[in-house]
Amino acid sequence: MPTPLPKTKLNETQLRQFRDEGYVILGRVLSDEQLEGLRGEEARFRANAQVGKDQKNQTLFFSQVGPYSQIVRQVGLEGAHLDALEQLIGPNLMLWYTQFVTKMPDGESGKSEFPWHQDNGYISIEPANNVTVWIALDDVDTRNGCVWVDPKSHLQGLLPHKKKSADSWFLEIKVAGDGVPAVLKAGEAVAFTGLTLHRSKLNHTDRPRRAFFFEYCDPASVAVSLVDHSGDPASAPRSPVIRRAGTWLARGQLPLPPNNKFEA
Ligand SMILES: O=C(O)CCC(=O)C(=O)O
Repeated sequence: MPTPLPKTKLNETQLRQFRDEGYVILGRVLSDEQLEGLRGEEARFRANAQVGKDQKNQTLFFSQVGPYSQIVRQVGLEGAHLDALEQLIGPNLMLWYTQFVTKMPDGESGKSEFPWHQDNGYISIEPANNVTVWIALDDVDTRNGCVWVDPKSHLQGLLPHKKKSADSWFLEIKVAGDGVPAVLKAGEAVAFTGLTLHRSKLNHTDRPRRAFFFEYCDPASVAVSLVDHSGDPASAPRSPVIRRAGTWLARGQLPLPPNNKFEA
């Protein structure tokens, strides 16, 4: 009989670290069964993406996979990390984004790096109450491309994210220092704010580095799509986060619309 995981409730020190530094290590959030389940799903999505594509040296992204995966929904809506998120965001929790990130062995190409960025630099959540829960599906460290966070960077607010060239998604953000590597065992997670600068370096090993992340926010938030726009939140398209495809209410309830004008 599988043992249920204890819920991850954050203590005062962890809450202070999240508030002051913009990130906190949550520890183990997946049961063995959930870890195997998510690894199986990563393999299924990777096989499906393989057709005619060279995946060598690449970082592979499988995004907004909730509708396609029962285990993603189960972990995202009932996982051990939800109590911690309630402490960080509040009683109403919207799961609004999901993504596998598989960093293939880099060899010498240097292509598998993901440079410094804020998650809100792509789709900005307003107000910026959103939290990313980045879960290692393999043991991760500095050799295979763990995620690094820049402590206190969230205090700078939303920074401009600029594409290096028209055909490159690489972004240029100047960061002083190296940041802190989130060294995690498979099934463990780090949580950070949508404004926390983070990155991952190359995978120097000969095995893929698999990870999965969820993003949550308060359901009353608005999503502003900065991708393929000038990056100026004032002119970018915006919509209530509850109207986006692939979003679920994980806990609590939605705020009532004015005059009970419920939309179909
Ligand atoms: O998993 C990684 O290597 C980083 C991915 C990431 O930060 C992102 O997709 O926003």
